Amino acid sequence: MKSSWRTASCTVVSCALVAVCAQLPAAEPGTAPLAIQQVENDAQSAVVRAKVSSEHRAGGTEFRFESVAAPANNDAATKAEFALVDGERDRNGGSLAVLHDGRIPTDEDQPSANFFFQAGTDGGRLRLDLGSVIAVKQVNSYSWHTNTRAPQVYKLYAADGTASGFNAAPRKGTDPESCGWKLVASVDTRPMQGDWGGQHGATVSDPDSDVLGRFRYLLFDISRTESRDAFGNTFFSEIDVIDADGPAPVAATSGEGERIVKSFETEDGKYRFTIDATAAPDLMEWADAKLRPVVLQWYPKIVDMLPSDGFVAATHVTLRFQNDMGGTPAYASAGRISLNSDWFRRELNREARGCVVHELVHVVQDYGRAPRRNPRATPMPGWLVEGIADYIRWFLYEPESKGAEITPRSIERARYDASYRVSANFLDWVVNHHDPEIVRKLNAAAREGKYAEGLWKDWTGKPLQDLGDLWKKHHEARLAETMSRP
Ligand SMILES: [Ca+2]
Ligand SMILES: [Zn+2]
Repeated sequence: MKSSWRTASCTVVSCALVAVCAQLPAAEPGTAPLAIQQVENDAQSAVVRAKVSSEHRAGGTEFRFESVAAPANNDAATKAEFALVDGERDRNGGSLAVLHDGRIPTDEDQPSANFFFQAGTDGGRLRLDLGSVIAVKQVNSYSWHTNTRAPQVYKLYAADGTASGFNAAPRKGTDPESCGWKLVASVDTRPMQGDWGGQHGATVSDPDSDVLGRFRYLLFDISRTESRDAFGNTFFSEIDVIDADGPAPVAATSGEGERIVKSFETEDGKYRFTIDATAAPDLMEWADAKLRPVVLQWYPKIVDMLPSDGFVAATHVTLRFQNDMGGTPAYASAGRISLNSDWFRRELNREARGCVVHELVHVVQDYGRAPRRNPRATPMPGWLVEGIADYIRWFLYEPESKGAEITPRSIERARYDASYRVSANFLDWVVNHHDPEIVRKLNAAAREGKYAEGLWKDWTGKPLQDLGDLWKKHHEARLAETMSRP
């Protein structure tokens, strides 16, 4: 049986004169946080009075505390931009997105649901950009682990971004107070005695006012909790910023919880799509308004462009935002497309839609079926798989963006099989100069496992390498002509 749920430490812990905070002793197990004092910044600026309340529950499951509000899924951090200013993310954990996805881990050791710095390093700095100055009521942070990675040790700085010489990304070694930030609080939830493991929550607020301050930026200067081994970096589960003028908090969901999905279908009812924004609720609005029309129009188009005998494309496609994709923007497998939430947030008005069109092509290509049906299937070279997806994206979906042009800078390394947009450009050239049906034919051959290099010669009269050489010469001549124009 599990030992009963207990509160290991539940007190208002720290809040000190700035000078004292800045000299908090290097984190060592057992050191106690300081007593309550007021935080006063330099006499010129407004006084920031902050109180830090923190709690620790060894057997907690849903971050339910007495003095710290439960994590929310609609607070101001949900839509804030999180950036790593210094330090290295541990890739065994989730990306920064897990800190504000309104979801909390279901288990005490669930790396993918937490953000933590690289093992062996001493923390780092995170910045939140709230998008505009808001009246911040509270800043809440939550963490969960079995032992020394559970407590939180960080300094919280805030800024409205208007100070002259404001540095939005001060790295370690730069005192944020020297470049437009104010130290708001020092948080240290390490229990004075007993086990460190369990759920920790901390709240920074003003003891006398509903507003902690009017801020646009928050900087978390995070330290490891101990340095006796490599595993002193906290498993941060969620960071909430409560807007004094914001909506009433809605509790974050635990684990799978309720899924945030929207389904829609083409007018003829032939194709159905589901967008799953459970991992990134803030992206649903964009997906519904901006992505949905593109998907509805382009998926059927792509299916029509890439027919082959007896082939039926997936009739239900799921597009799902994920927070565990590292640096990969998106990938497709069968009828599922995975979208990297962090990448999409950055690219909403740039590459996001085009990237989905590219992935929709992969769903329609479905070349993985060939080896299952044809024991002697030949593989389609990767550069062509990606080249076709990028050809449809850059030359048919968004030709006006001219994203796959060969430029004086890219011509040097331009090879027909360089994949992605370079190969897309090659395909476009073959379409225009040799065989307007080449993409459809290549696709049909690949889908049946019958791709062979000899097909190029059968269809265009020229071997692939010759086509590649001619294509490159075409661009060299074109660029030479543009350069020589007055
Ligand atoms: Ca939240
Ligand atoms: Zn691709």
